[in-house]
Amino acid sequence: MIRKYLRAFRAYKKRTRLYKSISNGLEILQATGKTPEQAYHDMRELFVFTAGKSNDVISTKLSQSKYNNIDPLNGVLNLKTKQNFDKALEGIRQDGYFVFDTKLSEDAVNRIVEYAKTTPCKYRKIAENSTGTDYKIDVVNVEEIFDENQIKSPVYQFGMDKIIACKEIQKLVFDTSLLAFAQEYLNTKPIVDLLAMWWSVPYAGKGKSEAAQMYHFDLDRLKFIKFFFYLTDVDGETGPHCYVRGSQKKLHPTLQRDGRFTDEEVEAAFGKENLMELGGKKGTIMAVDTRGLHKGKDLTKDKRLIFQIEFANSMFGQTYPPFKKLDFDAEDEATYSKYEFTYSQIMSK
Ligand SMILES: O=C(O)CCC(=O)C(=O)O
Ligand SMILES: [Fe+2]
Repeated sequence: MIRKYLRAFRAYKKRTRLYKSISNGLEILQATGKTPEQAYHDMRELFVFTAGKSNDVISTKLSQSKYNNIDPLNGVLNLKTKQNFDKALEGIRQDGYFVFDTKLSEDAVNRIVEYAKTTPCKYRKIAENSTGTDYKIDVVNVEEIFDENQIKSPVYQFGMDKIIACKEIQKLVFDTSLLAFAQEYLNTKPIVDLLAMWWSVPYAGKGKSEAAQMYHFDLDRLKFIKFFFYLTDVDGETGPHCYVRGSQKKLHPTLQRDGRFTDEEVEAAFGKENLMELGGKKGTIMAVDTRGLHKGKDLTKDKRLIFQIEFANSMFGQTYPPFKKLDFDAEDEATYSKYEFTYSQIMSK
């Protein structure tokens, strides 16, 4: 009996300490624009300790007013009706992901692929003795054009400066259907905090952990949503995004830790029927809450190019290098100014 109370008391003290650290961290973020490293780690620790609940509690407190002038039906998501919008929203709320009916146009896909083929990217050098499960990231800082005949790594990623410089991608960054959807999901004005694009190629199962090809949850922010755009055809062999249906709701008791998880332990916890392999033709668009368990399946042939844009409810968390503002088209400049808060990470020149 006493032991039980002691345990509860210790847990209470731990929760209080971590909540306090995060709350201080939020104040420091507000004053300096940067989250203290410790507060970020405490956010992760508390997330695991509370099976995810802490992030929901803090996020509810952080919610601010929403934009009320966005047309959610006009834009790349091509939702057309309010019913479709609500269905998609309900989909991601329930399952943690939603694959939209529409696709990015073939022209747009081709232009981005062409850009990716001619723009230097960085690769992640995987230690020779990598077992696939250890987690040593070593991003080689040399930028080079991706050459599929000379593979050096399972993934080749583009820097944010390179990504935002692509005209076709700028249209996606400033697409207001994405903004409207993210705002509803996050229940607050969202911030575009991350752009990512990378090639994935077969690498004999090596470096899976480094390449996000083992199950994990993302936790760079308190609450976030990622839109994925497949830019190549993706099937079971060419690296589908894999998502554990419903796993965004709370951490499974057998997986209550931070790090990478094996397929076996994830299957034992959630059942095979909930392990979704999200293949799709090029142009496929999906919204994913990657606080749920997910991975990229390692490829056995060909290559995959994916573009991703993340909206977060706060900049609390990991510090990324800011991206530089370029000159955008008049329409994009207008969106940039109209929703300044959302694009605040896209810095002035
Ligand atoms: O490659 C994938 O599909 C997974 C990527 C991933 O882990 C992420 O974007 O957070
Ligand atoms: Fe991830």
